Amino acid sequence: MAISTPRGVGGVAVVRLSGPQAKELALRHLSTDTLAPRHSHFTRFSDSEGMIDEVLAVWFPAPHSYTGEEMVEISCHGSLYVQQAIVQSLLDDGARLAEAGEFTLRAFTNGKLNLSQAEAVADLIDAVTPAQHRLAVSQLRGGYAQTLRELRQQLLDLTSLLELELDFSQEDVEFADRRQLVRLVDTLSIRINELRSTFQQGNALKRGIPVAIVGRPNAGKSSLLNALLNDNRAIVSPIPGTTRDTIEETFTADGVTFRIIDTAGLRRSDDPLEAMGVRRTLAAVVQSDIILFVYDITEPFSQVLDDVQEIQDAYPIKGKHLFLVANKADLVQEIKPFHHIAVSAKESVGIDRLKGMLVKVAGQANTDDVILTNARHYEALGRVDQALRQVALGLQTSLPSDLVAIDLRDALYHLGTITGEVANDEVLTNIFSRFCIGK
Ligand SMILES: Nc1nc2c(ncn2[C@@H]2O[C@H](COP(=O)(O)OP(=O)(O)OP(=O)(O)O)[C@@H](O)[C@H]2O)c(=O)[nH]1
Ligand SMILES: [Mg+2]
Repeated sequence: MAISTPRGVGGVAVVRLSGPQAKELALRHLSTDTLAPRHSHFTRFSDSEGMIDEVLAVWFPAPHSYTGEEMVEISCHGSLYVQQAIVQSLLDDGARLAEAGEFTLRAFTNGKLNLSQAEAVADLIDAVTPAQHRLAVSQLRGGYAQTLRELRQQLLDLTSLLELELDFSQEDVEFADRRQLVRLVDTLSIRINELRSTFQQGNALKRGIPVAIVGRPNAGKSSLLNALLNDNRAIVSPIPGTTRDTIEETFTADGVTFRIIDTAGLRRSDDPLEAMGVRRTLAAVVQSDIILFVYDITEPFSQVLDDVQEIQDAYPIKGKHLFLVANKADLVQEIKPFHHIAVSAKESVGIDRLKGMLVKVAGQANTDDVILTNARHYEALGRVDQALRQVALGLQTSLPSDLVAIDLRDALYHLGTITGEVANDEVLTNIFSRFCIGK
């Protein structure tokens, strides 16, 4: 049993009961004698002292409930007193408080959800932006689980081919053409690596697309960060070298979340502290998909071009989007056409246009495909791939079939950890502790 609505006072609160005695326990307190399956009953909830509240009670007979068990949901008024009084009277009757994620864990144990779907429920609850929501819904619907099932089937086919060979090994027959098996393994490896390569994209959508701000000291990098966040997050000052460490924040534009990183910028120095800042700048650039190079519009443009050249030589930015942002546009009378993106970070001019450009670039990522967003799955697929490599090696070096089969089963095992066909307690605890109580 648990209160499934957020902690605190609200219009209504929902108390959930799950388990074989759920209905009987609820009926002891309700002023109705029967509950019809999946019907909402307007009734009263009482304890030995008298009525606590008027409630709506719904009985979900097993297995047609969220957890797959007998369940009753009681919606009461959201007063803290009422919530606590209902919970207390059920506790007195022998109900127990649910652990975090226990309802979803039971749904998984009872086969209502597979593990990747249960994780999607947690993601769905956490989703703030449309992109996060879309990813979670797609995982919950199981488009991704379908891909995994196909992979699993192919691995199983491979195993049976190999085991066929094993059965007849005394007779020295090779049933499965080993070259064909190697080809199959290769195809599988490619598919797995395709899936793994979507992880960075998926992660970006989930955590925000990383954008690094670089540029000379005093160009206005921190001011631009503040303007994008519409908040005085970073210290701004006329002293060059104000920002020493990287500063990371997120903002959302048009439903897309960006993770913006202000950096110490580009400067070479013997000062060990500054050198550290520069290394962090490099790390920020490496992990970012989009680089905003900020320059002072009053600087000679040839100088800007030299700096850009230098960045292209010194930083691994191939394949990334590089935006040249002319800042301090308020200081000039006329903006020359080669300043494609002119802003005034200080006066917050041109910021919306810049955001629009960021959204446009981010929109090029296709979110309809199956995308990997979960670090645990990413790692498990890595292990599947490793095992497959062993299989391929074994096949090529004429390793006996039974030994190759061991590696294949290893691959199957790791694939199974994603959807939960095989799961150990540690993994389960880890996953379900992400949930809050009442889910
Ligand atoms: N006129 C004008 N001044 C600006 C603008 N943006 C920033 N400044 C000024 O430029 C100076 C440096 O700004 P910062 O945002 O600290 O620059 P930075 O690139 O982060 O500098 P470092 O952290 O030292 O590398 C400050 O005095 C700001 O007020 C702008 O759009 N217009
Ligand atoms: Mg700064």
